[in-house]
Amino acid sequence: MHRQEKILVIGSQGQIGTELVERLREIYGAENVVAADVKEIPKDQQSGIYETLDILNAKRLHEIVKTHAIKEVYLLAALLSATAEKDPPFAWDLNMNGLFNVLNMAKEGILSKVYWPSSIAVFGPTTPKKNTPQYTIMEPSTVYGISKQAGERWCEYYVNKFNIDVRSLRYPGLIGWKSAPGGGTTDYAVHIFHEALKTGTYECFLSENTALPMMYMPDAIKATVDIMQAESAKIKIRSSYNLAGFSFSPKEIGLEIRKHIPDFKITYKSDFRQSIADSWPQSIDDSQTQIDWGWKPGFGLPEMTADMLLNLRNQKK
Ligand code: NAD
Ligand code: AKB
Repeated sequence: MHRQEKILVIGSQGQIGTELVERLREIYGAENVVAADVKEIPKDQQSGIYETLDILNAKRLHEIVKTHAIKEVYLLAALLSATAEKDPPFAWDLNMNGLFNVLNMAKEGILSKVYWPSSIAVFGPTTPKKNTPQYTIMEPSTVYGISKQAGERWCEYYVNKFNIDVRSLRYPGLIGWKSAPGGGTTDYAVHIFHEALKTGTYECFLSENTALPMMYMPDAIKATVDIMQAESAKIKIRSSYNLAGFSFSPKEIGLEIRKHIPDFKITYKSDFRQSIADSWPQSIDDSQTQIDWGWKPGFGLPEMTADMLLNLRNQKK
């Protein structure tokens, strides 16, 4: 399918961006999807149209949008939960002002559609932990969660006040084999697969019964494409939609991996990420997402585990 409206993916070199750019290029054609990131990539290593961009540089963002006649932006650049705790002022600056730079271009009528991801980190220790509803107590205790909650409020505000089209999902922890995670609390659920295949052991930085909501990357990419392709009238929530895949603890994923690697051993040594995980929900109710635009995940824990191991083994050959 070809179309005139061009897409810009900001934060394209990260865990989600790597896979999202690939999928968007398959759907809309490589010539219609510009990848951008703060990382410099030598020309001979670029796989499609690429621009170096610091999202905090609004002038450069305008230049890129103008040069490529961009109409749609996916803003993925952010500091995630663990990295953000190491530099709260910078995390706040990047996560909020990056968003404002994009929202303001939509407000000026230059962009027609924006995607910005939120996270289960918008919830906090006072939120109901099981089947966390769409609307509930939200008192995040991390700088990342505070920035995501504020971002949700600003997205909704811009939609209501300036009649722009912004769409958002509250991703759970994402697991994929094509790209490395970028500094979150759920990163263990990716590292565990690499270590299981490399050494047969993994020391987890969360305790054995810390259950968290997670999702396999193909489902996250599908949800992202689906919400952006849905008719505008169907997108009734303009802060961000709850999105659920499945939930597991380190012990449960360890047992699942052992079905494929019987000698696999997991040990536990909690660090500062434990208190972040303890403040988040264990499972998410995404019934509103299912009702409004027909979301349904394809992968559960067993299917994800089998697919991760298969692809990582093939990748190493
Ligand atoms: P990531 O850390 O893997 O990737 C972020 C990318 O942004 C990196 O390539 C980085 O170089 C780039 N970047 C950083 N600063 C930049 C700047 N100033 N200008 C331009 N690019 C910059 O993150 P991710 O996991 O791909 O997450 C993408 C988005 O999805 C984030 O908003 C994150 O909060 C959200 N999210 C991710 C998860 C997850 O499990 N991966 C879960 C919930 C929400
Ligand atoms: C993180 O752990 O910070 C992310 C997220 C759930 O937002 N994976």
